[in-house]
Amino acid sequence: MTNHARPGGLTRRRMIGGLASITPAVAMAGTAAGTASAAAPDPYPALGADVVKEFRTAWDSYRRLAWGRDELRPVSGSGSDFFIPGGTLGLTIIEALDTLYLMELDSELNAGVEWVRNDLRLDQNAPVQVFEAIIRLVGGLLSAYAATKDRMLLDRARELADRLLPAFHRSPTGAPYRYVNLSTGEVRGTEAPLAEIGTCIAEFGELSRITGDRKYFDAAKKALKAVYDRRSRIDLVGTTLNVETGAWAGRTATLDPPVDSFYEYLWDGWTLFGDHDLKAWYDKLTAAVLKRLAERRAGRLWFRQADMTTGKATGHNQSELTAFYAGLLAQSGHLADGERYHDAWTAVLGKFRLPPEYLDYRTMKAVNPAYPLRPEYADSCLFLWLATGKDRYRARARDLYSRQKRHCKVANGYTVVDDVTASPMRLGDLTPGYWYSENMKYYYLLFAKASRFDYTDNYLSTEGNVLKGLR
Ligand code: DMJ
Repeated sequence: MTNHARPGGLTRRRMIGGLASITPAVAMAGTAAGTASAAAPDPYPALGADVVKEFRTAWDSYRRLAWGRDELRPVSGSGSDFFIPGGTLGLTIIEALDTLYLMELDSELNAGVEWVRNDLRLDQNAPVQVFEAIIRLVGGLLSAYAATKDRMLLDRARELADRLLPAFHRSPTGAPYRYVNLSTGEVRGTEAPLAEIGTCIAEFGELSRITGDRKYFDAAKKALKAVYDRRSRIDLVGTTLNVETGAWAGRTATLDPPVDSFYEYLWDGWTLFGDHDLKAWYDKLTAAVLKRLAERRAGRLWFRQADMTTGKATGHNQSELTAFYAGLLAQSGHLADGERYHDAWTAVLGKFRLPPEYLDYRTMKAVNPAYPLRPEYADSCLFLWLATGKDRYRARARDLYSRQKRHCKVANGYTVVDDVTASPMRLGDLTPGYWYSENMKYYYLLFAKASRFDYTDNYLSTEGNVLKGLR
C-alpha cells in the first residue's frame, strides 16, 4: 500500500499506513478499540525486543552452521540449497538484509553485504526458477540497496535480472519460461503457473525506475498482459499457461497457489508505477473473483475453485498462502470482505494449533497438515491493523507469534512443521529464507516502532522486501 498520493481510498496491500494515519490507530489500540485496560502495561515494546532476540538467535545459528548456504537446517545443524543442487546463491543472507537493517543489527548487515560483494556467484551454469529468483534475490538485493545505498548491491540486482531476462525475451507470448540457465540463458519449463508469470513487476519496475532502462518493466507488463488477454468470457483466468502456444494448460480459476500473487502484482504495479492498464486489469479480474469464487459459509468468507469457462465450482479447499488476500482486498476498495476473510482464517486458528497448509473449508479439516512457517496471516494482520486501527489485528499477530514460539522453536532457531495435527506435533528441519524476510519483519513492524521505517510512504513486496520506505 502506498500512502502518498493514493490513487484510491485505501492504500495498497504492502504499503503500510502512514505515521499520521497510524497514530490514531495506535492510540485507539490502547483505548476504546483496544483490549487492554488503561492501567495495563503496553506489551508491544517488549514483544518487539523479543522478536529481535529470536531473530538474532536464528541468524547466529545460520552463521555458525550454514553460512553462505541458501538455507539453514536447524534440527540437523546443517545447510541446504534452494535454487541449484550443489550451488548456493546465499538465499538466507539476501532475504535477511533489509530485516537486519530495520532491526539495527548493523554489523550483521555488513557481514551479509560483504558476502554478496565477495562470494555471490551469479554466473553459474545451472537453471534457476525465474519467479523465485526475482521475488527473493532481485527483490532482496534491491531492498538492501535501498537500505545501504551501496551501489554494488544495485549492480548485482541488475546483473541477475539481465541473466533472467531471456526467460521473457525468448518466449513467443511474453509470459516467461519457468527456468533459465544463469550462464547460458537456455530456457525451459513451458507450462508456467500464473504466480510465476505475473509476480515480477514490482522488482523489475523498480529496477527500471532506478536505472532508467524500461526493458525490465516492459517485460513484466507484457507477461501480465499475456495472461489478461487470455481471460475467459466471464473474466476468469486459469492456473497454468503454456508460454509458447498461449493455450491454457490448467483451466481452474483459483486464488490459491500457484496463482495467488498474480493478483497482488496487478494491484502493486498500479500503485507503485501508476500504470492505468494494470488497475483496469486488476479491477476486472477481481470483480469476477468476487462474483464467481467467493463463498460464504457459517458467516465466513472463503474462495472456491471453479472452471474458468463456466464458473462451475470444482473444489472447496483453501491454502494458507491465500490468507494474504485479506490485505489485498482491504487496500483495493473491499475492506469489509478483507476483514471477513481474515476472520475466516482466525477461525482456523481456533481449531488448529498452527494453520495447516491446505484446508477443506466445508469440513474445516486439514487437507495438507504441514505448516512451513508461512507468513501470510501475519502479513494481513500488519496491513489490516494499520488500515483500520483495530487492535484485534495486532493481537492476532501476537497470538500466532506465541504459537510459533511454542511449536516451531528448536535449539538453533525455528523450523517448519510437517504435521500440525499430530500429537506431539511432527517437526521438519528447515528455516525457510522467507522466515527472515517476512515473518519476523512483519512482527517487528507490528510490535516495535521501527525508527528506520517510514510509515508515511513505503512499499513491501510479496516477499516482504522493503523497496520503498527505508530511512
Ligand atoms: C513467499 O515466498 C512469497 O510470499 C510468495 O509470494 C508466496 N509465499 C511465500 C511464503 O509463503
